[in-house]
Amino acid sequence: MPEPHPLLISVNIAACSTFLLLDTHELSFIGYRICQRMILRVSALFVFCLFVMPLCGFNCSRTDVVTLTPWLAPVVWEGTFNPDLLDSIYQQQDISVAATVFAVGKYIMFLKNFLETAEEYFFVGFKVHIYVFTDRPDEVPQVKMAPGRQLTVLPVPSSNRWQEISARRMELIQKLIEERLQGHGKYIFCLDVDSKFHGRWGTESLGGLVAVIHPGYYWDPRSNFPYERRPQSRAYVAEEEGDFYYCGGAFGGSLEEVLLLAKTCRSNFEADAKEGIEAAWQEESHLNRYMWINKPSKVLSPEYLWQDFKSRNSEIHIIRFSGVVKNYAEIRPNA
Ligand code: UD2
Repeated sequence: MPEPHPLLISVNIAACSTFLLLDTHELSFIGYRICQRMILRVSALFVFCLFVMPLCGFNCSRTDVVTLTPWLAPVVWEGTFNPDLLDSIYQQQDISVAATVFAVGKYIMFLKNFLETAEEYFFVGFKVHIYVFTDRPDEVPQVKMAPGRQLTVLPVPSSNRWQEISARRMELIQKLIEERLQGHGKYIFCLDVDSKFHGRWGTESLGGLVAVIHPGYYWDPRSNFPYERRPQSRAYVAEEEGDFYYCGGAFGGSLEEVLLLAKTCRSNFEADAKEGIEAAWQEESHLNRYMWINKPSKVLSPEYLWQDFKSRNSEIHIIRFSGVVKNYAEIRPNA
C-alpha cells in the first residue's frame, strides 16, 4: 500500500474549502461575478495558507533551513510536520517498527540509557521490536517496556577490532531482515548504542529509504565531507559528487529498502576487504556512496543524531537523539 502523504490531504481539503466558499456566493451580474470569484479565490487561498495548511501538518514556517532536497524528498525539522496528524494516519495502518542496536564488548554500558530513553521517546504508542546484538547477553539490562513493545537479544561473537564490529553490522542487519523480519512489520531503523533519546522520534521519520544528516558536517562545503576518496574503493565518492554527508549511526526505512542497502554495503565492503581496502569510515562510507546513487526518500535533520559534545546551534529547535560523550581509548577493544 503506498505511503499516505499529508500534503495530499492538505490539497484535498483546500480544494473542498475553495468550492464551498464559491458556492455560497452566487452573484447576478456576469462581469461582477468574475471579479467576485477572483476575490473569493484569493480569500480561499489565504484561508488555506493561514489556517488549513498548518492544521494539516504542512507548515511553511521554517525558512532558515533546507526542507526539501533537489530530488524532492522532505528534510524533516521541528516545525515542518504535524505529529498528531501523522500518528493518526499510521495508527490506522497498524504499523510496527523494528530497531537494531549493537552493544559489543564494553559498549554494553550504553544500552540501559538507550533502552530507557527509547521507551520515553521512540515511536511511543506504536508496536516496536528492538533487536540487541551483543557478545554479553547476560549483561543486557532489564528495562520495563510498554505493551506492544518488545526486545530480543541476539548473540554475536566478540571482536578485537572496533572497525570490524561497526562494519559487520550490515551483514547482521541483512540476515535479521531475511531470516526473521520478512512479513513481520514494515519499517526498521538501525541505531548506534552510544546514544540517548531526548525528544520525540516518531512517524514523521518513516519513509522508503531514510538517512540522517551528520551533525558534524551540515554547515560544511561538500569538499570537506569525509567521503572515501580513493577510486579503488567501492565506497568512492568523487569530488564533484555527493549530496549531504549522512551518519552511519542512524538510518532506516522500509524492510525492502534497508535490506537492499545492507546487502549492497556488505558486498561492497567485503569485495574491498578482499583487495585489502578499508573505507575511511567503514560502513558509513559505503552508506554514503549508496545514498548518493540511491537517493533517500526522506532525509532527517541533525535533530535525529546530534552529538552531546557539540553546543546546540540556533536552527536546532529540538534534539531528539544524540551521541553521548565517550572515551574511545577506554571503551574500544583497539583504540
Ligand atoms: C561513527 C558513526 C558510526 C560508525 C563509525 C564508523 C555516527 C554518530 N557514528 O561513530 O555509526 O559509522 O563512525 O565506523 O554516525 N560498537 C560496539 N562495540 C565496539 C565498537 C562499536 O558495539 O567496541 C557498535 C556500537 O553500536 C557503536 C557503533 O558500533 O554505537 C559505532 O561505533 P562507534 O560509536 O565507536 O563509532 P563512532 O563514534 O566513531
